[in-house]
Amino acid sequence: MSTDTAAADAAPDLATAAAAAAVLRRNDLGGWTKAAPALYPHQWSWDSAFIAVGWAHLDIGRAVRELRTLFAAQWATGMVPHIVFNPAVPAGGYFPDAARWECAALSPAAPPAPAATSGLCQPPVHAIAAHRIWQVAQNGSEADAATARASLDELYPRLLAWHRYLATARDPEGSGLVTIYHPWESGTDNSPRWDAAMAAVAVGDVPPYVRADLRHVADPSQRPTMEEYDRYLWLVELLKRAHYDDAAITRAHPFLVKDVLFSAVLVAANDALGEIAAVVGAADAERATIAGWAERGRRALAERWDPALGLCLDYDLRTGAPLATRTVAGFAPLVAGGLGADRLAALLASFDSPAFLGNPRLQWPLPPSTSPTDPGFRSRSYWRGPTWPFMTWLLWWALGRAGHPERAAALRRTGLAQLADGRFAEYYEPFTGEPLGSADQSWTAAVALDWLAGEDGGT
Ligand code: 2M8
Repeated sequence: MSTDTAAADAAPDLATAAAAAAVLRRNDLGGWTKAAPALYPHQWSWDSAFIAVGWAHLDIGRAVRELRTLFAAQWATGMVPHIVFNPAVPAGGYFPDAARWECAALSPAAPPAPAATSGLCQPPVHAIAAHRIWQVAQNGSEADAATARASLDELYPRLLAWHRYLATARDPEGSGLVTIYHPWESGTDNSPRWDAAMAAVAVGDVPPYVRADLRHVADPSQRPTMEEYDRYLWLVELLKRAHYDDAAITRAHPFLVKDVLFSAVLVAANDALGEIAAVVGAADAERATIAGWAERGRRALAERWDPALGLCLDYDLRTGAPLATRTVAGFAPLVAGGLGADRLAALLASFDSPAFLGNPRLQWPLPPSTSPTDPGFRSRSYWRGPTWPFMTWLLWWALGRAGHPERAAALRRTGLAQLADGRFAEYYEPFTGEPLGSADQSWTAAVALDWLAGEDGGT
C-alpha cells in the first residue's frame, strides 16, 4: 500500500477519534462524565466504566478519576449505585431524581447527604475497566503506568466489596446468578426479557410524577411507554418501603429475576479482579474466593442454556420459570468466557443466524438488542430492537477473549463504520441505521476510542 493510500485510509478513523474525544470532553464535569449531554445529566455506574476505558486513551489520570468518583458513592453494603446524582442539575432535569429515591433518609447503608444516589445497581463492568486502564497505561509514560498501578491498590478493596455484595446479598441461594430487583438494574430497561415478569407485578398507587426523558428524544416511540414507567416507579416505591434492605426485598419484592447478562459480566469482572489481585499481591484466600465466584457463575450460566433457542435464558425467581426471549443477553456465556468448544460453536451459530447478525434486513451485521425474530421486537424502541454500540463492544471484547480475533476484528470494523457519521448515538435503528435516543452519548464515544486504539485479541 502506498503511503498516500494508507494516509487516506486512516483519515476517517482520525476524524472519528477526534470527534469521540470531543464528546467526552464536552460531557466531562471534572471528576466524572455525564452519560449524555441532556437526557442523562448524572453519573451512571456502568456507563462510567466504559467511559473510563475511553478516557484511558486520552488521559490515564482522568480515566482513574472517573472510577474513583463513582466508588466514592459506594454503599456500606458494597453496592455501587446505578446513578450518582449531580447536585447542579435543576429540579425536573431527570426523573426519578434524588428527592424521589430518598436513599440517605431511608437506608443507613447509603452514603450520607449531601451525597445522593439511586437505590439500585447495574452490571459490574468496573473491574474490567480498571484492568484495561492499567493495560493501556503500560504502553504510555512511566508516570501513567505508576498512576494506573496506584489506582489498582486503591480500587481493589472496593471492587472486592462490590463483588462480594453481588455474590452474597444478590445471590443468597449461592446459585452463581445475580438477582435483580428492577429492569433498570439490567441496564436493558424495556427489553422483552422482562415482559413476563413485569406483567405479573400488580401496580399500586404510584405518587404523581413527570417524565423528563421524553423532552430529549425526537419521538416517544424511542423510549419506554407510560405503562412501563408506571411499573418502574411502582417497583421503586416498594424498594423504598423496604428501606432498600436486601433481606427485606428478597422476602417480598414482586420482581426478583436472575439476570444472565449481569451474572456473566460479574464472571468476566471476577476474572479481571483475579488479575488485579495478582498485581496488588492480595492474599491467597481472597484470590481463591474470587476464582470460586467466577467458576460458580460459569457453571450456573451453563445450566441456563436453552438448546432450542441456542441462547442462555434469564429466569424468574418467583415462579422458577425461564424467561424465553431472543435478546442479546442470550450471549451471556460468551461474555463470561471459558466456554468449551461445543457450546462456543453453538453460541456462534446463533450469533451468525438470521435471528441475529445473519438477518437479511439489518443495515449492518451488528447485534440488535432484541432479535428481529422475537415477538417483542420493535425496531425503534430502545432495548426492544435497536443496536447499541457499547453492547457491540462487549461482544467484540468477548470474542477476542474467546480466541476469535478475526471475528472480533470484523465486528470492530463494522462497529466503527456505524459510528463514522460522528453522531455517537445512544442506539441505532437496526434496519435503516437511523441514529436514535441521545446524540453524543458518552459510552458510544468511549468505545469508539477504544476500538480505534485497535487490538482484537481480548484481554
Ligand atoms: C438507560 O437507563 C436509564 C435508567 O437507568 C433511563 O432510561 O433513564 C439504560 O440504557 C442504561 O443501561 C444506561 O446506563 C442509562 C444511561 O445511559 O440509560
